[in-house]
Amino acid sequence: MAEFQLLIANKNYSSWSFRPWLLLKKLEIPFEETLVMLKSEDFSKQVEQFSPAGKVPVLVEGDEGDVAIWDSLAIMEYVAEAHPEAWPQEREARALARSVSAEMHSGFMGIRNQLPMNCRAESRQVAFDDVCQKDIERIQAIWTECRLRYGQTGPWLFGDFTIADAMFAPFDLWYYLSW
Ligand SMILES: N[C@@H](CCC(=O)N[C@@H](CS)C(=O)NCC(=O)O)C(=O)O
Repeated sequence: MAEFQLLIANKNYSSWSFRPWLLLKKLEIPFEETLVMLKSEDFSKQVEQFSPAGKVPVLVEGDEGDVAIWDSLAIMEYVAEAHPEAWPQEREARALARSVSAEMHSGFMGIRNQLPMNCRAESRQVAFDDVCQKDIERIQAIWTECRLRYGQTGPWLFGDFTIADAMFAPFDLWYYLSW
């Protein structure tokens, strides 16, 4: 029995599900994945037994569901408590990683509205509005800053893979699939 159970929706569409799933995979933390179908009749019943918020992702720990954590960023913070390598080790780098992760978690409405995640989409033609264009430029600026300041030791935003990479991964996929 895995230590963790992760309740998530379809990772092709649910970016919030995809992020903690990717972190657990990258850190090689064993977990059991439970797929809950968005818009299905029993979605609420399945999710609300663990989360009063009624949304996925939810991380459940313990055989009896002793600990349940909902919200993608809260889940990843919980994982980081036992796996500190989930954040950069250096204090200033960690502060920047937390800032850009929180910025992604709470913003980028232009991208969310105009570029909903669909990893399987090919040659999607989207006309960006100014809000979306500004979001894209902000992401490019974040990636540039993180890579220039802290990216020397590896291919990720802070060298090694961290929560910040998981937060930006849905956009990363779209970016590379589109160009
Ligand atoms: N801020 C939350 C967002 C979670 C969220 O919106 N999840 C969506 C799927 S991507 C959901 O469960 N929607 C179902 C509903 O709203 O009924 C997080 O970071 O986990």
